[in-house]
Amino acid sequence: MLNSYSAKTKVDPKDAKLSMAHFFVAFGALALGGLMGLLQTLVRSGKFELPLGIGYYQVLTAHGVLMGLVLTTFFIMGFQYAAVSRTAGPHSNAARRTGWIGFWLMTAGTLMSGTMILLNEASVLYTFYAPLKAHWIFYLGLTFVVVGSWVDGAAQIMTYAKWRKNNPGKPSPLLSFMAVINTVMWIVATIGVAATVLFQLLPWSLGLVDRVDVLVSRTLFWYFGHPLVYFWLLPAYMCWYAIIPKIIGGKIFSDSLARLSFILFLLFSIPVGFHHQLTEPGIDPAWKFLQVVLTFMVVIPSLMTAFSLFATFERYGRSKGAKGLFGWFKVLPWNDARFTVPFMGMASFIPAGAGGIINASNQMDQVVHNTIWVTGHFHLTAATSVVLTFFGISYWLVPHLTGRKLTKAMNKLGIIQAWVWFIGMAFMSGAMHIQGLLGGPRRSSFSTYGDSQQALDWIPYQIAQAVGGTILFLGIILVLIIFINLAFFAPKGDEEFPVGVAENLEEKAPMVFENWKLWLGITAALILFAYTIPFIDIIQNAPPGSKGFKTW
Ligand code: HEM
Ligand SMILES: [Cu+2]
Repeated sequence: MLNSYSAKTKVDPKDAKLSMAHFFVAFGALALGGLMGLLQTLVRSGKFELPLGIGYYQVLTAHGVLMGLVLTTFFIMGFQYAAVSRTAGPHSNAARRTGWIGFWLMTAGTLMSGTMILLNEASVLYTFYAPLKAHWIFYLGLTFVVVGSWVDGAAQIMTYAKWRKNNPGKPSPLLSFMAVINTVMWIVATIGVAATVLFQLLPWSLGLVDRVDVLVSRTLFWYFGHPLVYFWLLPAYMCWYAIIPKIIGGKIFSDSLARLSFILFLLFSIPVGFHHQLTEPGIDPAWKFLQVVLTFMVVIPSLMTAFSLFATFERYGRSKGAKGLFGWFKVLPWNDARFTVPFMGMASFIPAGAGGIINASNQMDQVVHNTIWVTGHFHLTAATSVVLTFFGISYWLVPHLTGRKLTKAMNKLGIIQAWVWFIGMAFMSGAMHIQGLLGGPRRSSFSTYGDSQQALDWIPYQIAQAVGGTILFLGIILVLIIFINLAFFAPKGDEEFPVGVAENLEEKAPMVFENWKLWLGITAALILFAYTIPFIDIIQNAPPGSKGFKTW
């Protein structure tokens, strides 16, 4: 009895190994990327110059790739792989082998692209827009990362499919369902980036073709680039919806509502890439308008999420006897890093989401487009909401996987870490937002633009960003200390992998949620509706294409 219980509540040790392999790469990327971030803020403040002929855009490319692509993808794949193993049962040997192949493909690709960035052959920033032209090995490395992530994701899908086969007519475990939705969204989205890399950028960088169609490439990139941010966010939602309720001792507000909101994210994350191209010529404004309307549809699942999370908190608080409108707030377990750290991520999502509504609105976007406001925005969404939630997850997941305990000291350090991050980000992101409103550009090394007054007015905000960046770098050191402690040094023991239970156990999620033909069909229909005509238009009216440029 005891054995079968522990088999069900612990991630299989063989699966734990693969998850941990992902986390080592992710936290390695965080260490290097954090150093780059610090250097960027120092350079932009005008008080520091990079030594040894290292270029600003080389550092910025490394930071964007390491933080935006490597840290996130590896952490997410490691977390989802463990979550499926925990809730749908250990992966089969075949699935595990598939997972390892995916992991090594992604790692090899990361090393290839990373080497080219270090050799200054690929300072094209993490969005690698044509006509900036990198070494072909950089693009081949990216291909390996994307294909590797498909193989890695296939392992999760195999185990989910096995569970469904063994449990006909039953809704799958919530966390497995959510992981599979995110993986499926990722696969559909990465088809766009794979297409531009394989058919445009690789042949062009190899010299097989001379010119590249810039608008086609950017459109394929943003077909992927927007769902990319939801790929980062949904694992955080998995924690907020399905794990936090267990940590605080409450219940999931509604299992069906959680599933429905994930399905809505799948439907509305992809056919909206034009909202990143609002200022781009060559796309009919009517189609931009349509995609902006579809963009605002994600408000629905976002508010559903906010509603259910706060319902969980309030109902838990009231069950503890809390009175008054906000009495429940006080009884939440604020001394538990597993709750407090992701909660700070959640709280940051309120201003972060408001900023996103501004960015997606055509008229307001004209003011902030390509200013450092945008950088301020995604350091609140990705680099605070998502990343703090990932830190909070790792505080119990890493010891769970390594057979150790989250000690009181590390728990406390985790909460301190989150505050350091929060304060550093308030400085850095706050100053970025204001400087952006004053017209300060993003992706720009230090310049006073011939001592123009407007550019000189930006300097105090650049200095505030350097102060924030320094505090954030301290936060990086703290989280690395905790990670290494939990991976290698914390006392042996059993740390729980918390999985929430729904409030109403009678409520069985409708089986229509698992009807993949239906949801993939609607996803495909929405994508074809939003993209077919404008894409034909872009190709038919294409200019001659551009030769490559190496501006660094
Ligand atoms: C120590 C913490 C960090 C610092 C000091 C920092 C600083 C910066 C700065 C100053 C820039 C903008 C530079 C420019 O536009 O010229 C930047 C860009 C960026 N950061 Fe961070 N950052 C940090 C953490 C993170 C994290 C955790 C993530 C992601 C999860 C992240 C993702 C990005 C991305 C994607 C860019 C855009 C790069 C580009 O525009 O090409 N950063 N960061
Ligand atoms: Cu977007």
